[in-house]
Amino acid sequence: MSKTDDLPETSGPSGGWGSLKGITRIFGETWPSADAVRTLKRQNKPGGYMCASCAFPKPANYHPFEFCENGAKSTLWDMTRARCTPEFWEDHTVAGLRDWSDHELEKTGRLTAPMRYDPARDRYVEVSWDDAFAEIGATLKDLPREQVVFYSSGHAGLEASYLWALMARAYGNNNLPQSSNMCHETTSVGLKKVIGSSVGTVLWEDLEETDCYFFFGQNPGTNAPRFLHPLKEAKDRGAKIVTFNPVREQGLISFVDPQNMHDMLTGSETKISDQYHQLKAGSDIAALTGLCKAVIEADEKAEAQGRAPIIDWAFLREHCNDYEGFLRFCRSTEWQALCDECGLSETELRQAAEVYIKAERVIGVYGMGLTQHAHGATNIGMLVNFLALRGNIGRKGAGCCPVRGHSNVQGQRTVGIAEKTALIPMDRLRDLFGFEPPQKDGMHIVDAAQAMLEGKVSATLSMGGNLLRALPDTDRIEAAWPQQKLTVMVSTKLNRSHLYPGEVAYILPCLSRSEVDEQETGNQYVSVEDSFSMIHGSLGKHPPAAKTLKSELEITCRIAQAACAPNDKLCWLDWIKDYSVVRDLIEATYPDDFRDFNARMNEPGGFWRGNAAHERVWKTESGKLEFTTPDRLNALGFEDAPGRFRMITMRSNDQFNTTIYGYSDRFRGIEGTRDVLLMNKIDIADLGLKHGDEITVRGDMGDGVDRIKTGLSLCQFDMPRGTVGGYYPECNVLIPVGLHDQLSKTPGSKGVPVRIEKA
Ligand SMILES: Nc1nc2c(c(=O)[nH]1)N[C@H]1C(S)=C(S)[C@@H](COP(=O)(O)OP(=O)(O)OC[C@H]3O[C@@H](n4cnc5c(=O)[nH]c(N)nc54)[C@H](O)[C@@H]3O)O[C@H]1N2
Ligand SMILES: Nc1nc2c(c(=O)[nH]1)N[C@H]1C(S)=C(S)[C@@H](COP(=O)(O)OP(=O)(O)OC[C@H]3O[C@@H](n4cnc5c(=O)[nH]c(N)nc54)[C@H](O)[C@@H]3O)O[C@H]1N2
Ligand SMILES: [Mo]
Repeated sequence: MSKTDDLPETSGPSGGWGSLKGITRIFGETWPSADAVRTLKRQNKPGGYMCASCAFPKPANYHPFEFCENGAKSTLWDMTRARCTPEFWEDHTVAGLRDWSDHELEKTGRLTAPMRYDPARDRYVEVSWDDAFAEIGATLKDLPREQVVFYSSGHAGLEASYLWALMARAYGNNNLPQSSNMCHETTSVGLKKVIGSSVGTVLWEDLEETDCYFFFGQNPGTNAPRFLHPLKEAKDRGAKIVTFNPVREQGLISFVDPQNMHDMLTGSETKISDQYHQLKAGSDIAALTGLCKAVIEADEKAEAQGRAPIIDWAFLREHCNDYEGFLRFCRSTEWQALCDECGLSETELRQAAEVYIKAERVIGVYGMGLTQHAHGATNIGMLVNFLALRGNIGRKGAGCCPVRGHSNVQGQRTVGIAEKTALIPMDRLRDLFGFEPPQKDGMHIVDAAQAMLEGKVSATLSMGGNLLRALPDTDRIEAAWPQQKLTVMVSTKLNRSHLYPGEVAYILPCLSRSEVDEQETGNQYVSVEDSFSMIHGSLGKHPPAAKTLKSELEITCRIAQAACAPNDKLCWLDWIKDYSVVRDLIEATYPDDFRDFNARMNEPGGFWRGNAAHERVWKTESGKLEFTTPDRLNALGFEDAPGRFRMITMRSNDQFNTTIYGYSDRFRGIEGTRDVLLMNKIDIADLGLKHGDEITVRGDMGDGVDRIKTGLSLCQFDMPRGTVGGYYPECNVLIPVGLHDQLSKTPGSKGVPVRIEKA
């Protein structure tokens, strides 16, 4: 839908010429520096640097251009020639900038100098790095330790992240919330509960050998486009793909490989999904129960007819706990109840199950569509049940494949960014650094947001990200945030979180990953861990956006030096000189994961950290794969009610989280605006409204808080009845902080109760 009243028309396949146009547009808009193309050629290759746009793995046998539309966009966006210098603030106040959109803020360009907020003039002014670190350190020393939050977004490399976590502990708390708390925390906690591993079990070889994918709530075309290449290869060799998603996403429908000249010129499309099931938002438990029920029924039939079993009974008996309860649950739940809940027919569910039964090796892929729900962990348990029924886990070509977001989000957790003390080898930290790490669990992101609303957070230090914008309940968070004594943001670009300064507030500009990070021992490698637990070295070669920038590692060490008690074993300033020493410390802390770290990190495709579940060793409480018997058929945190809709918050391919590159959601045919709410044609008619009407959306949680989003226009779209879609982060104002996964506290951004009124 553009600014006209036309209905949205999708753009054809993902990839193809549209993706090249998408890259060229950003190239034109950001006008990046001359050797941008050289930098892109080094992206995701051994000895090159690792793209910061997503966590999809980098293959050992790479293509000439091992990047996708969005990876290229993200790199070009960082290499823009625009600069947000101290002079920018001569013409702007913080209050004035609050009227700017996220896109306009980021388009001011790369931040160049450390800036301190001046309340008298309501703007940021340049300071020296030394003064910044001194004041931050002195302020932190006076604050109650448990009221200080050390947030990180999944960008920073393993070295800086390890030190960031060490700094929090040396300072005196475990308040280490991370962007994954809003994302795949459901995986970190929920998947760990059932298979004993907090990460996926699939490796690149498995993608090459599988003959079937089931997609639940992950959108590769937009969020991990490099995934489309192994998907195309799978289709070329006859593999099947079945998708469960309320929205028909182009990347899961068809793909033209932009790196294949023949396909580009002939326009030859690969059909991706053989079946596409548009279930209602939040109803995956019902759909998965239906799939399992069909498998169980097929097994019973096979037994009656004397054929080979469909269920892998040997796997269940040897490896699984409590599967009988689940089988009983499936048998006793009526088809009708399942179909009513998910909006799909028994025939559709049986057809999908048929594909599963015929396949030898199945990979279950999932993303935010499963994790961001009040019962997200149950969703994940259900997907694991489904895979386990035919032993599709811990064997070649099969497994469970959560697709992570930020490029190093998984790795940051591996090296100690976690609020839970039980996850951290505290004894090793004590031995290595001679201090007593705090024993009390720290704050998760939802704890931090709730404490913020209660005025119990005195300071937030952010390593990257745009936390205020990424959190639920935007209006309430914006009101509470400036009450803090100190806010410090290590950032590359200006964003909305900077516009709510605490009493003392700093923006500290840092290098981006593609840039040279010159220290005493030369240009420094950093490292990251991808979604398949492969660890890669990354070396930036692009000249820094400004000479004044510092690396994330240096900024961390300088803050730590100023804020933490002196300790001979915490050699913060020495570590800046040579990051390989920090890698040795990581290896000493996590010897099983990081053996020969410095020597191995540049192996093509990275080195594998290992995963017991991949070998069918289950590090769970029972020592077996735990089956989940659900006590409900949907993952929502509220009941359906007349006039109440389930809202999902969506990403377009023209954004990276809160970074909005532009207003072209070309895969969904929505151009020129993000202020829309997508809704089914019949639902629109039932409300007595029409496409293009201006509407007001109200939160309908019934928790006494008034949440309201005005200025949206209604967009007729192919959505299931009762499910509506609005964009993230614009619609975050409608999400209650208290609506989150019961087990992991991941916000329920894909199942938000709302009402719609004509404006
Ligand atoms: N271009 C781009 N790339 C990105 C990002 C970005 O913003 N832009 N963000 C990065 C980050 S941090 C992350 S975590 C990943 C996110 O990547 P994804 O996990 O793909 O996240 P989303 O696009 O939020 O949601 C995925 C899909 O879930 C579907 N969905 C919604 N509700 C339900 C449901 O109840 N059930 C089912 N089955 N499906 C549902 C949506 O329609 C959508 O297609 O991408 C990363 N990569
Ligand atoms: N409603 C709703 N809310 C959501 C989601 C959703 O699907 N729906 N998704 C959630 C998810 S999955 C996530 S991961 C979070 C994302 O939350 P965050 O990770 O906090 O947000 P980002 O938008 O990724 O952060 C963008 C900012 O990071 C900074 N930045 C970019 N590159 C670098 C770098 O290299 N170094 C440093 N130091 N800074 C850098 C820039 O200043 C930029 O403005 O949002 C969550 N919020
Ligand atoms: Mo994410």
